Amino acid sequence: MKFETKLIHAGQKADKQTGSVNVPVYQTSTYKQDAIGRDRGWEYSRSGNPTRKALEDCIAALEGAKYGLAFASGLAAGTAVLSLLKKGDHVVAGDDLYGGTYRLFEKVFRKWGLEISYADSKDPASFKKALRRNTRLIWAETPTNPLLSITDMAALAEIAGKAKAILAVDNTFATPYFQKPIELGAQLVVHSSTKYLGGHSDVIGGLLAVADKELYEGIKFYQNAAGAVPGPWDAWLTLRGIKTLAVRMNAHEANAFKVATFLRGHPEILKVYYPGLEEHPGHVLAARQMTGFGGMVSFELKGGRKAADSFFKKLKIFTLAESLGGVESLACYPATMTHAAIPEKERLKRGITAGLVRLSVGIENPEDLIRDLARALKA
Ligand code: P1T
Repeated sequence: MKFETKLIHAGQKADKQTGSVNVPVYQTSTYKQDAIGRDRGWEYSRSGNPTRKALEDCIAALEGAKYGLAFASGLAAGTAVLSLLKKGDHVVAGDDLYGGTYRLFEKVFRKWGLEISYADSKDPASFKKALRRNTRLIWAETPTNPLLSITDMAALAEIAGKAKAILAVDNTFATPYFQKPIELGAQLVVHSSTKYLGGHSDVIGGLLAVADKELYEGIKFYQNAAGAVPGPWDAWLTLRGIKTLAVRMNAHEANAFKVATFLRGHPEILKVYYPGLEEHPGHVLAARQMTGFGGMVSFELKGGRKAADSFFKKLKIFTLAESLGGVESLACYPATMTHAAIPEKERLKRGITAGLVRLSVGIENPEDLIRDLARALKA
């Protein structure tokens, strides 16, 4: 089955009882058992629910993984990955990453005794250098949030393999339509399905695709034991969103190219971050490990915070908001929004400056989007 067909059919057979083409929303917490110890495959919806299972099978198929698992949010999915570790284990993470993931590492897991250090997302040698005797997990986002850096997944897989560490890749920005980390050697793929997979800014969710049975069993145990599962409606909405992923990603990318090309020549702008542009330092690598460059574009305003305030005030179509990946265009100010959990010194070191703006380019008419940006950029 080709990818576009999997989007619509993987995990989603017509309902056996009624023929319903869509997987029903199994709005139930529990299931009738026929006798002690004899259920029909379902016993309690924290442990398993058929609507959620359809979504889990779907993400596994899309990522080319053996197993899928669904969670209540992207961060709940990340927490499930970290549940594989124990006190004293070490994680190396790419230094450009979602502020909430940084917060999870620093404010939740560090105090439970995990060691965490950061490597340059753009440089596999920096990950290698950061390895310790107790490194159990390498964590990378690519493209990164918010600076759209590209991490060489095949190189990290080799480093992780030699160190006997797990490689987890957060594939939220690219989605399996544009890149498949497991094919490049990752064992785990993490998603905030709140974003492109859901696609309509109407549901919070997280997904994991897992290559290996032992890892799957560990995380599946945690999923049931800790219980941060999505309800059946959220699973259903995510499945519905996924059906149109290919057409949406093509449209997001086409618009992002136009927006990035417009921004790159603008006199108010210092720097544009879009891996599709030839001058982007990760362009060649992105072209090699991805089949498209995605819909996220960041840029740095020359005028810093003051210019940013004026820019956001004048926008009419782009909405100032957290999140990304929905059909509508959003604009975000990482320093005080998505990456506020990172201390200012760390933020600046990583390139998240007072002039940085992140755009989630939607699928509206690109002329409207560019007109909106042009107006808002007028000094
Ligand atoms: O918000 P949640 O569904 O829990 O997902 C967390 C998360 C994980 N990974 C990446 C790459 C993310 O971008 C996110 C969430 N990000 C935003 C809300 C944002 O605006 O960047």
